[in-house]
Amino acid sequence: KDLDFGGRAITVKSVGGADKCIIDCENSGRGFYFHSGETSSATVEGFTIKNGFLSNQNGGGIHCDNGSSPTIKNCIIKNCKVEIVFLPGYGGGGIACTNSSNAIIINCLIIKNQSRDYGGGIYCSSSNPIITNCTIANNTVTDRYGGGIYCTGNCSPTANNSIFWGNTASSGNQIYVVSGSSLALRNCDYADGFSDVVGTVVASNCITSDPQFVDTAIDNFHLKKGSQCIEWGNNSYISGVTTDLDNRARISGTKVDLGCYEGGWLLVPSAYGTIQAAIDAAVDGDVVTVTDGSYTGTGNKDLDFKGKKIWVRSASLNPSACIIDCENSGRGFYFHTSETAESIVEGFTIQNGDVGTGNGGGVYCYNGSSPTFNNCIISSNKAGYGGGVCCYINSNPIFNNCIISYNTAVHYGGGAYCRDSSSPAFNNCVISTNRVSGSYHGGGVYCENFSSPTFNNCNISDNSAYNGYGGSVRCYNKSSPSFINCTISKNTASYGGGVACYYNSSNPTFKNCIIWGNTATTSGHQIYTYDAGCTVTLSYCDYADNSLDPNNIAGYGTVNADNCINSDPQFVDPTNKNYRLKSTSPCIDIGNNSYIPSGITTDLDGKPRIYNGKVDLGPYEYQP
Ligand SMILES: [Ca+2]
Ligand SMILES: [Ca+2]
Repeated sequence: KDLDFGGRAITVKSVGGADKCIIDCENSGRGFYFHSGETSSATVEGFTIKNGFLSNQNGGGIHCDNGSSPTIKNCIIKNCKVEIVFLPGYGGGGIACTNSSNAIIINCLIIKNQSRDYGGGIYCSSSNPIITNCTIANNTVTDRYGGGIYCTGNCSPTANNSIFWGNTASSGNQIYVVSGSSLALRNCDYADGFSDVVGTVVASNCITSDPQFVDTAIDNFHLKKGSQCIEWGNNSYISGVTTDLDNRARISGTKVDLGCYEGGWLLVPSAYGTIQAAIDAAVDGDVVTVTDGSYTGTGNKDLDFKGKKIWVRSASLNPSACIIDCENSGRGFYFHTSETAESIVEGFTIQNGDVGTGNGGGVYCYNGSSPTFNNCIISSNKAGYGGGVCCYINSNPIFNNCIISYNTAVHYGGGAYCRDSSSPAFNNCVISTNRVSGSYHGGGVYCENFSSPTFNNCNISDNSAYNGYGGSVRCYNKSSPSFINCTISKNTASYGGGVACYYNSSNPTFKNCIIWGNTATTSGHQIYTYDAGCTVTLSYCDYADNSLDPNNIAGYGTVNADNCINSDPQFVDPTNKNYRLKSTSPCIDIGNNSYIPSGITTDLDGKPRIYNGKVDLGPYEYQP
């Protein structure tokens, strides 16, 4: 807190955005104090600043003073306060701009801040900030003026594409402009009642209707579907701004929406009875948000995005709290309309799907459909091919932080089946305890016909192809998956308890991986290569080799290893599926940092991917 740029033209930015990176001032001090003439090149981006508190000063969350004009972007400023013990004259519960400080404030949510005298949300004194796509709501001035914004000192600030709503004061609930100053409102939504606006406001293309926030009690200031704020903005005010406060596309539809969030929220079940009904009513950029609970029956399974670029999410984003239960008939999601990564499913459990001998018991991506799944549990589903997930014909979905477990395939791919140039990405996923029945293949994952998925920071363990090939993974016909920082352990098969490669140049690569403790009842406990065309490459790995058991590596292909070790990785408790490393593990600090893909910053536990300077092998970084 009390962070001071000291005049530097630098960007201070969070990795994960304002929802995940919080500066809590604990009711003493503020987030940022700019007072050294900073320019717009000094940028604060992606923080929540809360519980700021100051007495007899301006700016409870941020203060820009003395000709300091930073850029404040994609921030949440809430529950900050300035208190006056003696004389009046201070303001800006959220942000204060004083003495020629012309801050640029973009995509910010400024809510529930408080000042005794002036400007519950924003205080402008002899300063002309430009406020664009901000939501300034439910701020309070207890004694005096300007609950949303207060302008004084012959200033003329501008607000574009912004919302002033639900603020309170003794006069000028939303806006109070002192004589000599003026506030320009361009494409804004503001309450314009007698007690809402005082002073000179120059409004153009503005509306004055309830923005329909989703739920202000829990600080959810997204817009409900139907809000007039949607598609009301002017795109020219946000040139160069590509994302909103949720880090989603800033412009969906044809125009930017007002406030800090893009898209209308469709609430299930309060406004739409089923998840599919909400999807059907949504347009690109919208958000279907599903109240936590268990959903069954028609309209809550076999869900079809129909090509829409929408975000279907649980209210809590906690997959254990929001369950799509297919009740052993049908599947969770069927993507077949060329969806892209902008079609997103987040925070659900998808369970008890059953499609008989068909494809994809939990999720089926077909014919060039490549959506994104974040933080989902795909569990206890059944199919012929791909008990949990099937990706078929040029379908490359992305799975981030997902658990794919306890799924069953009658034929191929207990956890996932990737066929015909389908190469999904699995980042920070657990693919565990899946199986294929009978004499079939790929207990965890089956890759067939030019399908080369990527696995980063994944635990692929305890899967079974009991009488077939590839307990964790089988690669067939020019399928060459990439594994980085994965653990493959305690899988079982007849051939290739861990990995089986079969037919025609299937060449998987393993970097920073652990392949240990897998079992084959016939041949190749860890790795089995069926023919001479297959090459397995291991770099910076720990794997059980034939010096430990002559049946660990078997078959007719080639296994190349560089910079590998062959020692017990010392998992914490593999019996109970805990594959984290003991403090004495030889896998600690021996990985190659350069293999970590860009964008991967955390391990499978959500902790920093690199600790102590060097990455460990496997998905879990040892951190005492
Ligand atoms: Ca829009
Ligand atoms: Ca390390």
